[in-house]
Amino acid sequence: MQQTEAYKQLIQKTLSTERYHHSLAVADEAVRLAEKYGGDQQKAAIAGLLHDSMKDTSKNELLQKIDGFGIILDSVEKNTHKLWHAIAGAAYAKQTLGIKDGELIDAIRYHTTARADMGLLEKILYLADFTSADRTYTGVGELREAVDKDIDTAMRQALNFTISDLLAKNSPIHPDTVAAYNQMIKGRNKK
Ligand code: DGI
Ligand code: FE
Ligand code: FE
Repeated sequence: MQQTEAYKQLIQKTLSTERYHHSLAVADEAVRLAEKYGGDQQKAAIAGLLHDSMKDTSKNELLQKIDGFGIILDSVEKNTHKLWHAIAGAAYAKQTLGIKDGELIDAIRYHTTARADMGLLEKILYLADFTSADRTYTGVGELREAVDKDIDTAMRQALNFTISDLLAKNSPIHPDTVAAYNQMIKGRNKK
């Protein structure tokens, strides 16, 4: 728990007040989901606290950090700056904070796009980001109901929501997001 306190203080220094409170709310929701679905609550808390650690970093600085971490962006990533905070945030957690737990790093890395074959902690963080107490978007109630019933049904709904939203805005959709969605649909057809 000492570790979570230290991470709390760290993000309080680097994030806006609003983003800091979002991160606390995501951590709380991730812990709740970990408890419900048998995940590691300590890792869920840390994932929630650190997932947006780079969200208030400027575009230029993010690109510099990504380059400094030795990461090469693919063509969709290059053109989609909303994805950069997850990429840089995961590298920061691993390389700067020295977090060695691969599940924790992956949860941060894929919290925006999702991907195929997500582990429990990845799903928990992805959904906690959608259903945390600070979220007020239309449809959040439906997703909160889904997340309390079945984690994979909730993943399918969240991905459906994300892709619909991106299509409506003519935004690029990362292949990882499409892969996550396709896998969830396949899962449903099998049942
Ligand atoms: O950082 P948060 O705002 O808490 O949440 P997030 O990391 O899930 O970011 C949400 C934004 O990212 C939202 O505007 C949708 C966008 N996004 C998620 N997946 C993709 C994406 N944008 C593009 N262009 N492509 C994606 O695959
Ligand atoms: Fe984020
Ligand atoms: Fe977030």
